Amino acid sequence: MTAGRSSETTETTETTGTTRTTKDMEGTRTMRETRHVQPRETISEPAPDERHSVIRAKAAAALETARRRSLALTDCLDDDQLLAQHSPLMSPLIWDLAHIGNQEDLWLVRRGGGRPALRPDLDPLYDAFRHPRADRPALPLLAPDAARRYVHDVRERALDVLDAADFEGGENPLLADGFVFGMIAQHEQQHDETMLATHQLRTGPAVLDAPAPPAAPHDAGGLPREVPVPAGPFTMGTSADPWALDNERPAHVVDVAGFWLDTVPVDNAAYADFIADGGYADPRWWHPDGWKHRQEADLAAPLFWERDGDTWLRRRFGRTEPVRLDQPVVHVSWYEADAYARWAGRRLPTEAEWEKAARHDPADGRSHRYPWGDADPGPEHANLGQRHLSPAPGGAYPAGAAPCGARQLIGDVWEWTASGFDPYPGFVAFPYREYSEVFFGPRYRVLRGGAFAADAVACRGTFRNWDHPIRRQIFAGFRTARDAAPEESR
Ligand code: AVJ
Ligand code: FE
Repeated sequence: MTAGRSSETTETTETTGTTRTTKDMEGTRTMRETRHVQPRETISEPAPDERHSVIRAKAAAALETARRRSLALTDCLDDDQLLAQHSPLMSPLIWDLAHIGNQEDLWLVRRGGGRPALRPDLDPLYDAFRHPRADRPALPLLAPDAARRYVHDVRERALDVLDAADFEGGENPLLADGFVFGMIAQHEQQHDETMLATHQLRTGPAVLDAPAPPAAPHDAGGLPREVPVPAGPFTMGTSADPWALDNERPAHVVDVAGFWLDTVPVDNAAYADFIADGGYADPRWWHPDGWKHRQEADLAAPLFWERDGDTWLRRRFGRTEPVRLDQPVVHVSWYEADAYARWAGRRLPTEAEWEKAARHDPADGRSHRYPWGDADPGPEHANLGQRHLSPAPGGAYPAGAAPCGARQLIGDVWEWTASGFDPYPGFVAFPYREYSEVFFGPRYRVLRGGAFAADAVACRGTFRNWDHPIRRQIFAGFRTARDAAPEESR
């Protein structure tokens, strides 16, 4: 947050004294939601008189950052490439661009601003629920120039709505605290990440360029392999973060048993050891569904890896390069992450464990927005925003470390958790069921923390991503955990 008096918002939850027991995917661990303890999270807020101009500036900047990214990802390719389907898993890039504009028109201009639709005829074409990705290339899509004009014209109207908006939201809850502007900026950035995944799947000469991520700091070699997170309750989710999406709400207290967490995400060297040890050939390590999938899909290494004698090469945005052993592994499915963890004698962390490690500060007993506290993410904290086109080596970003000592919880790679995608107690769909609610259930697994491909506006300690456990075109890696022994967990 920018200037302004900092005030602490403490969430209150009704005292019910009830506890609910939840189990993770495999039912190996239980956690209690302790509803009689007040959630404690810290959010800084500007002084009331500055509030409106701070929200307006923040919204305008977030929309502008997203648009610069969307255009960079589409201006670098010719029309044929923009209309082509580079993988059956993905949309044509130009579909994403026009869909971004269409959602902005629908939610921000119409529902937020109360203005008429710019092109209501486009709604069915760019409705993600009407057309699966595989069918999108055959639709009568806007040509690239028309799509660019459309998103530009919608944006002009969106900025008019922003100028006039009353962020008290008395009339319209979408406008409260500028939520709909934050939601639409996050939506665009999520599609920018999806478009970057399409670029990674695309074959042909490289068109994207970015500076290399920072090297590992001097202390990286001396970091402990794992860090302890002591037993006890913490505040999970948020009721105070104005731009948090519906599935992150509300704040609630969860009691977590003591556990140990990898200090950094699993790196390519460790993952290559798993491969070399025959990990892909041994059903002992695999979830039964994962083993079946491993055989059917003939998995043998992360997506985009290929053998080169005794070593590994990988394709990255159109360039082939040696696999960097000190970087977090990326482009693995949940099944592969789960198998690796079992091979290593460990397990994936639950979603609650991950969030406790990332947000809970034992020094003040509160949950913060980020591992490093409540300050907005800067380039010293985390590898975000497609500033670099790869994860940074393990141990990077010491300024972004969590109170428990874990690094790179935010940025670099999304981290698979053991957990299915479930609503928090008291969940209310907002503003539409198709963002989160229709996906709840065990068929998806939750990912946390964001990747180099994700933008800061769509990434925080409470942010929840989800995907099918077989997916690996996303920028997903993982870290592992283990239960603390009874004498370790106080
Ligand atoms: C939250 C990343 C799973 O891409 O399917 C974009 C985000 N929702 N448009 C997705 C989203 C609607 C969503 N994920
Ligand atoms: Fe979308």
